[in-house]
Amino acid sequence: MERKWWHGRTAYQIYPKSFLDTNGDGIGDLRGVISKLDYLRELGIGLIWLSPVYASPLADQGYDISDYYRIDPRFGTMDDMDELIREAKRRDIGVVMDLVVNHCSDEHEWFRKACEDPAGKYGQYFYIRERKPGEALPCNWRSYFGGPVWSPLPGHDNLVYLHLFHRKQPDLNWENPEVRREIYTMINWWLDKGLAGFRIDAIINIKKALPFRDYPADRDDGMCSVDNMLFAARGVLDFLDEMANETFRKYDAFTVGEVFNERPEELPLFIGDSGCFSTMFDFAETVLNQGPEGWHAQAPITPEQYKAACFRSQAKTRDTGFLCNIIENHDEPRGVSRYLPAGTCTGPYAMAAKKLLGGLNFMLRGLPFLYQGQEIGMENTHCERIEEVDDISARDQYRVALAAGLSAREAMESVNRFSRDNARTPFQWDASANAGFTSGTPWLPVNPNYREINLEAQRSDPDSVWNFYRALTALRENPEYREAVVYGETKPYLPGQKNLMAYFRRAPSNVLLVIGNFQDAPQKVRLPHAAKTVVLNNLRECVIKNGVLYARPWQFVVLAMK
Ligand code: TEU
Ligand code: CA
Repeated sequence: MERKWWHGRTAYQIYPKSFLDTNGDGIGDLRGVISKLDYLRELGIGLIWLSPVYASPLADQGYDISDYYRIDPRFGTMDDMDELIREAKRRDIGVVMDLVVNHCSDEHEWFRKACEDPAGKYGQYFYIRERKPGEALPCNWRSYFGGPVWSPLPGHDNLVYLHLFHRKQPDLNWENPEVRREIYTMINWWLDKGLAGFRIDAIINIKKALPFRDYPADRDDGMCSVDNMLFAARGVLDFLDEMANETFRKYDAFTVGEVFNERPEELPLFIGDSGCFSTMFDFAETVLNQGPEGWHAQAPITPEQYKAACFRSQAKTRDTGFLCNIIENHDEPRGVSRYLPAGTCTGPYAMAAKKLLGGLNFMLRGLPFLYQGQEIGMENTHCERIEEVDDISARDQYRVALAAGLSAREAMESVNRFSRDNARTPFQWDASANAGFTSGTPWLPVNPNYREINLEAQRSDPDSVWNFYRALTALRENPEYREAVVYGETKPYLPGQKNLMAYFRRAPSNVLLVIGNFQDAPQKVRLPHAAKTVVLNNLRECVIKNGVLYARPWQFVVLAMK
């Protein structure tokens, strides 16, 4: 495998709207990000991905772009963006923007012109079909945010347009070479500014299985998941390879794809040495226990399931490339509230367990990608009523749960478990009003636990979650262990031992053994042979006697082996 400039870094996702507000309007902004670059460097971050800051009506929090060449005034100005790129580079931090090109906003000029003249040039930028009143829609797919993927084209009773996501997010017609050219021009315009690269949104969806047709319904609403279409579609890699040639490859840009459903044989084409992306996220853990019924039917994830999913991903990428390892992002619940058994975060082992989860994930082969707040162990938030929820996906899932016969209370329970708001509450900087996020009213309420969980409190505490993450990022840069931490082969150790997640990271120079006791009870772990040193430990002590590690509840250690 070819070595790349970004392999040894630690990446960090910023959700700008919730990071830091500097002008008191309750919305995080680019000046907030600029002011925290030193903080990110201190944390050991070498790459940041910004969720969208382009001009947008924010129907889906910026994933609905109305102008790809402008910064939304709520986030700042283009000068702020240029300054951010420049200042980050000075600190050896690459800036990655979100590339949202499966769809744009219905307020984008292209869509407005398509509505004015559906038969003209811009009508071809979207998927517009005829539908006479009373006729069936062109197909029965259910949009990701609920309801049919077809909505009436404004101003035209006999026409409908396709939107796999919200109706304010019309899908762009990638079959049209003119659309592709517009997108490539835009990408290069940004790369010319000195951007390190892109995180590429919902990219698998750009290839539609045509002609449109129905698939078997999977809920009482008579519709089916878009997954059916994704499974049937062929040829997405032709588009992606063309895009890479026209843009990324010319700049040696870093790209990370949001790829959910690749076929096994496609992996090298996505992230191999000559793949169309540098890397993609590992969603194997994220999608555990998901089904067509929706959130309300999703069972909690067990440590055994978590471990097995991680090991499958490690095995499949062994000779191919790097995945990005995550425990959460802006679309998912907080990792500590999801992968740790219920009650752990409020129990006596919360600190140790949070570090264990972070450590087990961070030490896997691949690019560790932290999400803002993860480094201080931020947790899910709680809403009493659906009116308090902002996330459009959660609001839809609430309706789905009610339609399936759940009570309002039960429906709220599933919303609280999975709402995307969980990860979107403001960053908890300190114990002052609004967690130091804003001097105004935050756009989304701060998690009330900010008085206990905040960065300022953790800085001064050597045993904090934050200082543990700092030790993890430092280990990745430690000349002695770097080779094993970054490139070492992953080999599961005692994979059959329940609630133990352990693996070797083997490099020619040295071998590390990562061990996590994924439970509330102690556990004995027989070591393969003697350890040289304890490189990292989430507790004060590490008891090894006669070749056995007496792991305390939730103990996590990294051992350098002889
Ligand atoms: O998410 C896209 C995406 O594919 C998932 O939300 C997916 O719909 C779901 O998990 C199916 O398993 C991206 C962004 O991350 C998200 O915030 C946006 O809302 C979405 O695209 C639309 O742009
Ligand atoms: Ca602001």
